Amino acid sequence: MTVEQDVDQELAAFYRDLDVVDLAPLWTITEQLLTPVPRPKSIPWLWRAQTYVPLAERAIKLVPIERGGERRVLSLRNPGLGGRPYAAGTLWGAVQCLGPNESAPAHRHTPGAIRFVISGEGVFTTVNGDACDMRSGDLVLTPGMAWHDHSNTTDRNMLWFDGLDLPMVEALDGIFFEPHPDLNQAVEGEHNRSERQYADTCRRYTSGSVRTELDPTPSPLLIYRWADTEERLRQETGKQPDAPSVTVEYINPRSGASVLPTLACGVQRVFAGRHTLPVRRTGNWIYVVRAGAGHSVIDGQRFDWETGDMFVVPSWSAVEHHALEQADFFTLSDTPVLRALGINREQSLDTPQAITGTFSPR
Ligand code: 1HN
Repeated sequence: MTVEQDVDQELAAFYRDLDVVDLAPLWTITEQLLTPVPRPKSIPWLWRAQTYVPLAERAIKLVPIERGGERRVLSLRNPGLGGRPYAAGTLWGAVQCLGPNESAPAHRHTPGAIRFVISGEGVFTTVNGDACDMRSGDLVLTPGMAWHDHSNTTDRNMLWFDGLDLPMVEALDGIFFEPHPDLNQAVEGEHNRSERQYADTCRRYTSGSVRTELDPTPSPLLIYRWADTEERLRQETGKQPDAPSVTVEYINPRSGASVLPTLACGVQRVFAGRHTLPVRRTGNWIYVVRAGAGHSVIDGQRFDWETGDMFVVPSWSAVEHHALEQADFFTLSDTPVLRALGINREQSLDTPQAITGTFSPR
């Protein structure tokens, strides 16, 4: 046996000895751990309203809402995540539906949630006793550990988008869940209490910087109305009439921080016939197309969308939007966490991407 063969054998034995006692040599995995840029497991993906609406309607017919199951929710399951029910590594995204005169049981949990109403009205979400009436385009917050339940008091179905920081809280091994002692919590006083308490609509949005220190106190305002969002978008448009798009972020009126410690919500309006230049950002993003039609290019792949569609832009993917008709995106991201940790990054690119493929949904 040569000296080299001797050393090889000794090294192989060494790796086996490490393996059996659960020690891993970094020098063999450095490049897979320390990638030059983020390499999220989730992939750009899109869910069409045309596909999910009929399935949500079938769910309403076939599946009752009961204690234990808790919610009638279809999660956006990103095909890159090996079957985990998450839209992206850090974000839960879903469609929730309630049939006529149904209610979903009251409970609370450490993950925080937001709801954005895709269409319809007549559901109220009760958050710690405050019943928040939900209408098309409204944003409702159910912060971590707030009691919450949903009630549909009409004779029509209603659908909305649910976003949660569940995968983040799970990664931090911080999941706690508690059912409320009653099936539904009592509503205290008139509906929409937080809306009356924080009546100054100027303090609900920003188009500039957001407080970056992590604020563990969620927004005391629990509902943001589409009419106010629309008004703020109009004001921004007046300030930059030639821009391809305008963006506003919903903020906590008390602190100026994002709406939840872990989640940022915004609306981006892209004007008809215009397009944005590509941008890469850290953090994962879910887009809900509130209105309009067009396409986005994500890492060279073209995604055509229309009203009600939802798509995911994973961390550091280049994304640009092209509006055929004026488009409004509701967006959800984990940006507050990246900002608070000092690892948020953004890179603007100055030319549109070359299109290398077109997404065709299943
Ligand atoms: C939840 O509590 C709701 O309250 C919706 O409406 C979706 C997804 C995972 C875990 C809890 C809700 C959820 C959820």
